[in-house]
Order: sequence, then C-alpha cells, then structure tokens
Amino acid sequence: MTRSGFVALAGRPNAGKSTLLNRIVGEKVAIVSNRPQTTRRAIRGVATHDDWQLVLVDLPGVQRPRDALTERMQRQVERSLADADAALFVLNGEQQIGPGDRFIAEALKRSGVPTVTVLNKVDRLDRPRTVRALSSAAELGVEGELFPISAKSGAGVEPVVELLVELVPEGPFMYPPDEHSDQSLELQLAELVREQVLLRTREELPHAVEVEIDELEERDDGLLVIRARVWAETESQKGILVGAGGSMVRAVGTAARKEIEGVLDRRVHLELNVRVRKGWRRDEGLLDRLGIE
Ligand SMILES: Nc1nc2c(ncn2[C@@H]2O[C@H](COP(=O)(O)OP(=O)(O)OP(=O)(O)O)[C@@H](O)[C@H]2O)c(=O)[nH]1
Ligand SMILES: [Mg+2]
Repeated sequence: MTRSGFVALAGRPNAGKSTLLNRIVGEKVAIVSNRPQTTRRAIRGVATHDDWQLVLVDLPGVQRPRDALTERMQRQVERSLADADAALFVLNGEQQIGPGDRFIAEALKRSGVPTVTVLNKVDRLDRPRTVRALSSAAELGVEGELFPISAKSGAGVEPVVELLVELVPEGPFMYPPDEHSDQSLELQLAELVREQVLLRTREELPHAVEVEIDELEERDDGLLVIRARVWAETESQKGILVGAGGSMVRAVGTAARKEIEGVLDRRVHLELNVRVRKGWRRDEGLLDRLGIE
C-alpha cells in the first residue's frame, strides 16, 4: 500500500521554505532569493519514491497584508492549511523567534494539522546557538517533533521526510511519479526570469516586479524562443530595470537564459520587454491573469 498526501510549508519570509521544497523534491521547482516574499503563488512540488508521494505546497511567507497582492498571499496560506494532511513549519535559525513566527504557530495550532517543525540554516550557527534556538523554538508550543536542519546542504532533512511520510494517509499517488511540479511551463519560465531580477535589484524594486510570458515559439532547429514582459510600477523603476544603455535588462536576460537552458536542457533565445503598469499589485484583473489567487 502506498502513502500519499499534501504537506503545507509555513514560515516567515526568507526562512528557507522554497530551498527546502527544492531539496526534498530534488529539482529546482521554486525560485529562491534573499529578498523576503520571493514566493507569490502556492507552488506544488512533488517528491515520489517507491511507496510514497509527498505533495509539498510552497507558500508565500506570512506577514501582515498590505495590499491586494499580500492579501491574496495570506488567503492562500489559510486555504492550503485547511487542505493539508501535514504541515512543515520552517523557522529561520539565523533570526530570533518573532511575532511572525508566533502568528504562524497560533494558526497551526488552530488548524489541528499534524506539524513537523524545523529550525533551518543551522549551517550558520555554532552548537550553543543551535541549542538556544531550539529551546526558543520549543517554546512556541506547536505539537510534534522539532529538527535542526540545513535546507541548503541537506543536513538533517532525511528524518524530516521520513516523519512526514508517516503523517500522510495511505492512498494512491496523486501525480505521475516523474512529475515534479504543478507549474505550467510559462509560469516556470516567468519565475526563472523574476529570480534573476530579484538577485540584481534592491529595496522596494523586487516587490514591484512581475514577469509574464508573452510568447513561446519552438523553432524547427530545436531553439526555444521566449518573449517575456517584465512589469514595473513606475517609470523610474523601469529605468532601473533597463539600466544604463540597457545593461541591467541584458544582464538579467543573459543570466535567466542560462538558468532556463540548464533546467530545460535545450537552447533558448530570450527577449525581455520592460513595461510599466501603475499599481499592478492592486490590480485584481492582472493578479487573476498572473495566476496569483
Ligand atoms: N545558510 C543557509 N541559507 C539558506 C538555507 N536555506 C535557505 N537559505 C537562504 O535563505 C534565503 C531565503 O530562502 P528561500 O528558500 O527563498 O526562503 P522562503 O522561505 O521561500 O522565502 P519567501 O518565499 O520569501 O517566503 C536564500 O538566500 C537561501 O539561499 C540554509 O539552510 N542555510
Ligand atoms: Mg519562497
């Protein structure tokens, strides 16, 4: 008999949820950056072994809603918890436990979903600091086991996966075993472009940017031609994204093309077009079209 179920990843922005998802799935499903609130959509990553399948739901980091975008992100978290068989609560070992962690801990307790808590980034902590961080984590009072891990190196992740498998019910697989994500190709490509923007911009700009694939064209010679729009909110943001003489958009384009070629294992031509759409984060119609529910 196989086991299979949904596991919701909850945690503050930047805790390492997407890194952990990629680690457990064994593929780059979700983009990762050191900017808080990198993840905007509840992406599913699928990890399948002989007799179990975990469908991990990577959620946006929870914080107080500020606009239609963050409100939708918050609702996603609540909905996904309601549908989950288990939860994986990710704490950032590099930071003190804060109100954000307590807020999520309370939501997890209320949900009644069996939870495994991980203290992440212990590769950055010495032993005494790890011990202190583990005891503050325990004080959050979330039932279930607590593990120190490094999503980046993979240290400590295996026992977490074993325990999650015990928490999901017996039942058939929900995805074909060779499928690693529920994202469309378009969304995956748009995210890989956005990741390169996040890695190269600062402060408010990362949050102001969204990427949309306009056109995908398969050439006879095997080349994949991608045309994408990069949305900014203001003319000055557009100026930064384009860069002096187009230097920024070129750097983003080159790096994103290399990433995409690596992920798809084929030759790619990528064209980026930077556009302004004032207030897209409050534009419910555009958020619908971009698949941010
Ligand atoms: N040193 C170290 N860094 C890590 C580890 N896990 C994640 N990081 C880094 O932490 C940053 C945030 O990681 P993400 O996986 O994007 O975090 P997230 O929780 O998905 O963040 P949001 O999507 O913004 O909610 C990135 O720079 C990661 O490389 C870890 O185990 N050790
Ligand atoms: Mg993320």
